[in-house]
Amino acid sequence: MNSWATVAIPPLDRRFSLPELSLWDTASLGKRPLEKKELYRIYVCGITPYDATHLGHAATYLTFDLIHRYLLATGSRVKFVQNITDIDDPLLERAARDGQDWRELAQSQIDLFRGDMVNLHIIPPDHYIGVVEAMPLVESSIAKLSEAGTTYLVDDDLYFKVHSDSDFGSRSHLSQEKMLEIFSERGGDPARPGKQDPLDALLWLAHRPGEPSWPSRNGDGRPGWHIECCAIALNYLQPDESSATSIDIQGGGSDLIFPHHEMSAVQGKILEGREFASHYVHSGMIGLDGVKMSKSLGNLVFVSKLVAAGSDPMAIRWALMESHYSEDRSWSSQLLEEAEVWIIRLRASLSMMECAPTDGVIDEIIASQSDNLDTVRALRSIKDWIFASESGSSGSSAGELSRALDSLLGLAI
Ligand code: 5CA
Ligand code: ZN
Repeated sequence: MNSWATVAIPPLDRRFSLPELSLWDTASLGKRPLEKKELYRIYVCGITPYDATHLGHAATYLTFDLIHRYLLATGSRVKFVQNITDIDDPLLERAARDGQDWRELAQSQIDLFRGDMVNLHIIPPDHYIGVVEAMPLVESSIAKLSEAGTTYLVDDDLYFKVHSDSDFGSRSHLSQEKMLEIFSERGGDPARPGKQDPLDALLWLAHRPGEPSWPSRNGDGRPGWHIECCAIALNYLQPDESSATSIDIQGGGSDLIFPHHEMSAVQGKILEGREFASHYVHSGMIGLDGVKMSKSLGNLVFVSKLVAAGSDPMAIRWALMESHYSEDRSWSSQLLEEAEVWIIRLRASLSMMECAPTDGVIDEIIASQSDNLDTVRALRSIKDWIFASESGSSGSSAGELSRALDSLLGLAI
C-alpha cells in the first residue's frame, strides 16, 4: 500500500546535545532509556479503515511521530512500519450496515487517513501494509506457529495456544478475570466450546458464507487479528539477529495493551525465539468533553472535518501536546481555540527581526522530549519564550528555534 508524502525534517545544529530517549514501557512498568543504536525498528498499529481519522487516532500517531523525530534528531536511523487492518469483523459489519462494498469503504478511509497524516505533518512509515496484501506472509507465519506445535483446530478454525509462551500476560499485567473480560469486549471468544484455554487466540477463521476468503494450508478463510501485526512487523522490520529483542518499539493506543499487544508479543516470541519488543509504548485514550470518544457513542471528532472548517493542523498538534501522551485525556473545542491563539503568537514571535534568546528554550525542548516525551514542559518553555519576545527581550534571530520546533515537535510554523 502506498504510504503518504515524505516530510522534510530540518537539521538541528550540532552544538545541541541530545540525551538518550527514555520511554515508559508497559511491560516493565517503568521508564527506561532506549539503548543507543544506529538503527531503530518501530511498529505502530494502524487503523481499521472505517471512521478515520478521529482525534484519538491522531493523538496516537502524533505520539509515535514525536518518538520518530527525537530518534532521528539524535542522528540514528528509524525503520518504521504500520499496518492497515483492511479485513476484520468490524470493517465487514460497517460495510454491511451501510450497504457498501468493504473494499471501497476501506479504500475511502485509507485515502482520508493519508490526507490527515500529511496535514498533521506525521512522518510516513517506510512500509504501510494492508493485511490483504500481506496475506501470504501472514499465512506463512501461521504455518510456522503450527510447525512449532502451538496451534489446534476447533471445527475448521485454527487457534494459538497462548500458554506456549510461559511469559503470557507479562506485558499487560492483568488478572485472569480482567483478561477474560477485556478479551470478550475486544472480539475474543472465551466461551467457545472446544477451546483448550478460554484465552487462546484465533489465527485463521475458516470461510463463512458471504464473507471474503483467501486460500491457505488451513483451507479457505481469513486471518485473526493479532497474527497480522506480528507477521507484518517481523517481515518488514527484518529483525537484527544480534539484538536481544526482535524490534525496539511496539506501539499503539492503550486500548491495545490487552489482548492485541500481548498476543502479538507471544506469537512473535514463538516465531523468533526472543522477546518481541524492547519497549511496549502506549498512548492514552482521547475523549470528548470528559466522555470517551467512541464509535458507539457517536462522539467522534474528525481531523478532516476540523481542517475543512478552517482549523490549522499545527494548532491540532499543539492542542494534543498540551497534555501528556500517556494519560487518558479530553478534547474540547476550547482547547483547539487556545492552541490556535498560541500558534498565531508563536508565528508572530518567530517572524520578529530580533527575538528573545533561543538556545535555552531549545535545550529545554530537548530535555523535555528525552524524558518520556514531556510535551507539557516543552510547550511551557515555548510559551515563556513567546512572553519574553513579546515583552521586548532581544538578541537572537529565530531560525534555529524554527528548525528545532519543526524537527523535534513537528511544528512547521
Ligand atoms: N487496526 C487496529 C490495530 S492493529 C486498531 O486498533 N485500529 S483502530 O482504527 O481502532 O485504531 C487505530 C489506532 O488508534 C490504534 O493504535 C488505537 O490504539 C488508536 N486509538 C483508537 N481509538 C483511540 C482513542 N480514542 N484515543 C487514542 N488512541 C486511539
Ligand atoms: Zn495491530
